Amino acid sequence: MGADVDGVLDGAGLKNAPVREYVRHWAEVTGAARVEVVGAADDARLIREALDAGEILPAGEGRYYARSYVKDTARSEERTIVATNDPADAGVYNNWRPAAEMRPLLEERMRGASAGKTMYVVPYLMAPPGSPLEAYAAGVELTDHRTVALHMIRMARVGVDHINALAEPDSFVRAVHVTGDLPNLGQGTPDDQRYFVTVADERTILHFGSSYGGNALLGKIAHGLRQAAYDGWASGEFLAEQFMLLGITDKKTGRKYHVCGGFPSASGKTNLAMMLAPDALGDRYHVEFYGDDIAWLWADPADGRIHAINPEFGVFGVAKDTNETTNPTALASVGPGTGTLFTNVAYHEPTGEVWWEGRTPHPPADVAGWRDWTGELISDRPTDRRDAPWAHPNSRFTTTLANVPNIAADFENPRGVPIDAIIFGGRTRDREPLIRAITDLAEGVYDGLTLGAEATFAAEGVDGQLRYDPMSMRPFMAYPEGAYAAHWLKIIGAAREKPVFAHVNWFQRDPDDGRFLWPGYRDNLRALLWLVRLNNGEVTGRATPVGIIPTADELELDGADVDAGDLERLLSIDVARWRTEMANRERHLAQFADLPEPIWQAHRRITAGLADLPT
Ligand code: OXD
Ligand code: MN
Repeated sequence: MGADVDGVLDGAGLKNAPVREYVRHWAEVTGAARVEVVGAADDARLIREALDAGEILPAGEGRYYARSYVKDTARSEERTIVATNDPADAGVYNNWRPAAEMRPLLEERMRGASAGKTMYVVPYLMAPPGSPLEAYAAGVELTDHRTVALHMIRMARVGVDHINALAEPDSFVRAVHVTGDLPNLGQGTPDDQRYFVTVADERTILHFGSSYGGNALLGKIAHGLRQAAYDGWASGEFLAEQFMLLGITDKKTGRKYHVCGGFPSASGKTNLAMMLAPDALGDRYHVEFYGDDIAWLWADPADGRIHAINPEFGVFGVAKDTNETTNPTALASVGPGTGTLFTNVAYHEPTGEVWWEGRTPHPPADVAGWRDWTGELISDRPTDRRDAPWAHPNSRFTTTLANVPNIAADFENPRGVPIDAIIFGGRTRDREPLIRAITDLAEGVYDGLTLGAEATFAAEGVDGQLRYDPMSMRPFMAYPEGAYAAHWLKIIGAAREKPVFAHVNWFQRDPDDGRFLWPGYRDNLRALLWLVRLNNGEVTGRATPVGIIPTADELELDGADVDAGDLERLLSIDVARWRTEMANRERHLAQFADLPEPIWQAHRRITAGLADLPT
């Protein structure tokens, strides 16, 4: 590289010696023409530069729009690998490979691949400063893509102070992102050149061949989930999960409850996280947002409870179907002046307006000036593409947490918040009731391990069979599933006052006409309120082998539009379907080596309980 790296690092006040060494090494390998250190204060300048370079376009006051390369619009699970130096770290889902094989391979891919480009040095922290987990939260992303740096400023706390102040200067995650020559990487072909590797026991992330957020914002999924899950296990200290986190305040009693939980994709996790109380209950309850995608959980010795933080600083949300009904909070958080970056939505060139499927029931009637996510003018589309979506189904908005109108006042509290309930929710048309509470730890962990959602298309799965997604962590699993289950039992088991578990399902349908039985969205709060009441001993529900289910009169239904017949179905279990499901679960769990005996006991106990019930 031509420029003087040390001079640049000195100028930016970057003092951490191992970080400086790391930057020098990768500047050399990637052949970047320039190095630049980025902090949050650089945002306005970087935005101007990106606008001037045409990398982003204006999308109304203080909002911006970018398109990614057409074959680079989503995470690639097949190309994502967890590598370590110990073959015993191989699990069913982590795509394990030896570190000694992957490191040189990635160095080779990255060699000279940033020639002519700037390498942005992005020091970041994935935790509120002062958190007991701060030692696992610092990282330095090196990226050759300016828009990635802009996203990182929204999604993480970014600046040199986070790494200059490290108690152990070497304790940062090395996170290298090289975009590569996107049109020539053979995405999705047998000659795919992309590699997204977390060398977990070396705390090094090497991602080559994408600028899409899920592959390129390394603080988020690669560090915040895969690396952190591995660190949490290796240290024995914490869990890192793909969980949303929210708070519910009962204004009458002044008590506040915190709920976190995992949902496979397309099961409404962001909408739930950003939910408001239904109008009829708004005088009494206030719902606050903490996070929509990641939570780190640990047992706090001071109060004996499980605490959680959202390690992120922003939201990288799916735009599709976000509207005034499904998620008004999200719309407000991407409004004028928020600095939001939109990616791969549709764009109206004359005004900078954006649109996505589900934003309004129909696309704008006057198509003049509208371009789809690929940049094609809608008016120029040939007949065979006339009905194609305007926005990519995985189009996104990126905004900071502080822009979310109901962000919790204490979202930056380094101690996190005490967790009252951990919920899992799939998307199941029958069998799963609205909510079933689980008070036994092993049964709760078992429920998370058997989480899944119905295959979306008939071709993807056998009718009614789930695509299992343990704890919604299938794409992010960093170490073997048996050890993962044991680690869950250990961390939650260490709490003196344990959270209650629950399984929720907003997606039951009428077997005759297929309509949804439950109104969903804001009304989902009603199920969570029942859960906290159960935990407080204010209601008792009805015991079943799969958990405690509310009785119809225990649910607060004031102002809800649910008829009595639907409610009965929502609060019942289909024993025959459950028995079939237990056989599927047995096959699913049998894949995992060394699954702790308490998990198998939970499985057998529930199976036996179902066998005893009349159908
Ligand atoms: C995901 C995301 O891909 O949160 O799960 O972006
Ligand atoms: Mn996610």
